[in-house]
Amino acid sequence: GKRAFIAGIADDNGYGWAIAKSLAAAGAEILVGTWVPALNIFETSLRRGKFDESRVLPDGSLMNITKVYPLDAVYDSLAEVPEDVKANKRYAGASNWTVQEVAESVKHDFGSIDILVHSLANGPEASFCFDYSFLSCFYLHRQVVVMPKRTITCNIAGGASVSLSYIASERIIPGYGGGMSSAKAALESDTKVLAFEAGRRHKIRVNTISAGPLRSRAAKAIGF
Ligand code: ZID
Repeated sequence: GKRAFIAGIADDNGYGWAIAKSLAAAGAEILVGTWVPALNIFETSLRRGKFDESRVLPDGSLMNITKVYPLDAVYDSLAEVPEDVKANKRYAGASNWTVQEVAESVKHDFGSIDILVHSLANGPEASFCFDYSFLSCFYLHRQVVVMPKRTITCNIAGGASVSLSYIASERIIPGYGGGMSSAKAALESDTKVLAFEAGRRHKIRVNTISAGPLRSRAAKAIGF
């Protein structure tokens, strides 16, 4: 079976969860990256069975998540994390949650992955609107897939990655501004470059899907 890492699951309402279920139904092993401040509640809810109903797969079995990694995709490596974030009590209890460290942990634990899913969006906790999803996508690829001048920390040669975009990258969608439409434009541009680089070098497919509306936490937070 294939092994998938899905970055961006903190509840059972978003795209990441739905994609994880589809991959699990197709026989994949599921690894998850969860935003550090949301980690405790997500793991507790999982353990207490709060998601059991939505874990049901078409064959009646429950989706199994092999491991949940704390992740803050804003930071590529520990050196970039400001002191106040390190000291923040929502972060202090967890460790190894920068993109580079997570990639190393996954490599240490499992060797390699076949599928990378980037399903990150600003949470309602974020105080300003700039969507860094393209940046974190770039970080993820640089660490997890391969970029020039970097060691491959987690080999997915022959595998595939996918992220979630939105048509507001090309057309004006009232309300989808504040850096979000431009972030999706950058994400789509980066996807092409990454597809070229990773495809040529390592036969990795890099795609982004233009998503339809889904009442996830992130969508509610921006009023969609
Ligand atoms: P979600 O809140 O379920 O997932 C986002 C996850 O990212 C959450 O678990 C957060 O905790 C996590 N996260 C945030 N910051 C960080 C961080 N720094 N490090 C690690 N994790 C972090 O929301 P979702 O499922 O909607 O979002 C997944 C992807 O789908 C995002 O890239 C969205 O931009 C994209 N997407 C969603 C929708 C939608 O409707 N939900 C649309 C298009 C794209 C869309 O907005 N008509 C109107 C609107 C839309 C489509 C059609």
